[in-house]
Amino acid sequence: MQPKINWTLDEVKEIYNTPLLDLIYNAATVHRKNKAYSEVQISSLISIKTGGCKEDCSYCPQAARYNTNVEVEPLMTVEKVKARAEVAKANGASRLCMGAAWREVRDNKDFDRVLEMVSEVNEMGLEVCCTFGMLTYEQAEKLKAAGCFAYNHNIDTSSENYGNIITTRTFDDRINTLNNVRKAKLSVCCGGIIGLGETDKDRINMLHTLSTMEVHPDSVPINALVPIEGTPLQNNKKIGIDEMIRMIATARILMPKSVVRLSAGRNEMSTAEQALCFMAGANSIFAGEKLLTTPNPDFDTDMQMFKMLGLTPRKAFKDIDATKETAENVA
Ligand code: SAM
Ligand code: DTB
Ligand code: SF4
Repeated sequence: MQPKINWTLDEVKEIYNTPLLDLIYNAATVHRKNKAYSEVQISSLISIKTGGCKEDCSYCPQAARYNTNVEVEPLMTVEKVKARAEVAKANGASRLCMGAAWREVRDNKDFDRVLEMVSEVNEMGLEVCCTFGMLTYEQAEKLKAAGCFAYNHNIDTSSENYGNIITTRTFDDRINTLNNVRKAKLSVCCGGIIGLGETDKDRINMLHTLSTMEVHPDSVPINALVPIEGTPLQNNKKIGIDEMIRMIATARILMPKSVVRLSAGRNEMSTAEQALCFMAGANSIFAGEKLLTTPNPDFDTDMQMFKMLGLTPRKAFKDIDATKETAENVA
């Protein structure tokens, strides 16, 4: 059955404002209807082209206009990406997400090289996810044909708050790219960030936008702002763990079938804090010692946490294999 997509703002608000322990309990109850509730998808990130981006996203270490410590690096070679993908796979990752500090994809030699990377990593049996900024339908189709599985493009915040964070492209530009991605039958990965200075109303509106999309995003990353020196948000206050849990739990209830990813911000969280996020319905993480440019817990630390909490890494292409098996059983 297709999950509910006609949530009203009042319904979202009511869930979001539930007392925290009740909210965790309710989200955990929804999550436990998924028989694989203790499986966590491990996605590893590689920044294939770093820094020098012309956008003005005010949280981003890679925007050229801010004076951050990030060194600009040109597009990686296919060989280097393959080597990094091998390491991620050996450490239990089922998905490799390649990120590029681009405003949008251009049809040039760099894109041809990226298509080659996608194809090689897909051949290794990893789900390939890409996040390269804006995309046309034709480009989305090319990525799909090369073996790309998912595309990450976040709405980041509410449409009302969007202009306070980014001015060089609009909220509608984002929705347009997401439509191109969905039309090309790529898995949609779309979420946002908290800690940008937004209000609870903005968070509720963002969750409302995500959960009333024509089809829910297949994965929903919830990022806590990693404040970066040199960016306009460098002095933003660290978010409380209760705020992260509230976002995850509400997302879990609103989008029961989506993968909810506990994304940026884990480096500052204890195991106990992360355990509450998993309890509240998070079933994916970014693993490996770096996100794109900032530190993240290393694989060994995460594996110890998985062992302690009784979590297991999810296999690549699991849902697709499950569909195939069911079809074969029926035949
Ligand atoms: N350039 C592409 C784009 O903007 O879509 C892809 C890479 S961009 C870094 C991907 C996402 O990372 C952003 O949409 C944002 O949600 C998240 N992000 C970037 N910097 C962050 C930070 N300092 N803290 C938390 N999340 C961040
Ligand atoms: C997402 O939602 N979070 C990831 C991924 N998608 C591309 C990126 C987080 C970046 C955090 C800052 C950095 O490491 O540069
Ligand atoms: Fe950073 Fe992406 Fe914005 Fe560029 S478009 S500044 S890489 S978030």
